[in-house]
Amino acid sequence: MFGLMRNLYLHLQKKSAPRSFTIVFLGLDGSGKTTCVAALKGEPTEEATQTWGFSSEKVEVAQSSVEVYDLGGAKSIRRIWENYYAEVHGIVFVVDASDESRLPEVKAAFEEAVSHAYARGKPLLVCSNKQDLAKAASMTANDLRDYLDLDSLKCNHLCVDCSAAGKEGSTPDESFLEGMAWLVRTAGVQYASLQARVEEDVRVEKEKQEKKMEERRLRVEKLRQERLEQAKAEEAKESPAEQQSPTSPPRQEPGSPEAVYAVEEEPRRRDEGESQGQAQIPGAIGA
Ligand SMILES: Nc1nc2c(ncn2[C@@H]2O[C@H](COP(=O)(O)OP(=O)(O)O)[C@@H](O)[C@H]2O)c(=O)[nH]1
Ligand SMILES: [Mg+2]
Repeated sequence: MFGLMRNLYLHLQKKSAPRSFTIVFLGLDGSGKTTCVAALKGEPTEEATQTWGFSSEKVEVAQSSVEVYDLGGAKSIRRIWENYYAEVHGIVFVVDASDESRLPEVKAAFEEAVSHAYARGKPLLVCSNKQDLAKAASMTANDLRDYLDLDSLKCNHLCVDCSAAGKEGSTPDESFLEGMAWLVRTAGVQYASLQARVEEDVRVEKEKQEKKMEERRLRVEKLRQERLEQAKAEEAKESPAEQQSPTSPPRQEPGSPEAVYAVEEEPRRRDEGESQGQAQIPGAIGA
């Protein structure tokens, strides 16, 4: 009975907790991701500068608080995308529909992204962007849906024609904003399962990262020890005076009265040696 009440309490508490969404913007460099984010923030869209790496913004979409990740799309940094999939409730993939020459690259990047274990099945908005340009006429949302074979994906998806920069370079396209509202509402409907997945995937990733860090720490420590021993060996080679002669007394067994004496005496001898420059080490040649 107590268990039932507790579950009900936790369920109600979860339901009343404010929901917040995380959405990632993907797409090749120059496709219009940063312009889309500026449009969401209600900022002038003609000022987008190239994104290196990652930036995040808090925006309001469909009366919900949304954190958007705007990732760099240049080929050399595209591999960072996968570091963010675990955390997100939805994905926006932006395509420069006016640049036919890069469509094969778009398709490869898209397929790699949506097939990733942490991204697969999450709600997806595809933007056929730059529709204000004449060259985009041959790649409308319908064409793009076919080209990327969206209907084969097992996720809720929507493909929209849009012009994030707006015709005048300032008014954001309504269809993009409507697409975003659809994405957040769709993620909202599946929120409980998406959030559970996010929490689990983030936990697994965190564990993996911690394990990697620990392994790296151990590797560095081992390397440090090896270098230290190497340096000691080289130092010993360079100052033969401190080496033991073949006539050195036999090695004392740990715990023997001689060994205990040696351990107790050692610091004093070192102090004396350092301060007076004349340490007398039994058995050392030329000491
Ligand atoms: N004509 C037109 N240009 C756009 C549109 N969206 C973005 N751009 C321009 O495309 C360039 C790259 O945009 P940006 O947002 O930086 O792309 P990102 O690299 O994907 O973030 C910029 O010069 C934008 O002004 C659009 O809808 N129409
Ligand atoms: Mg950018």
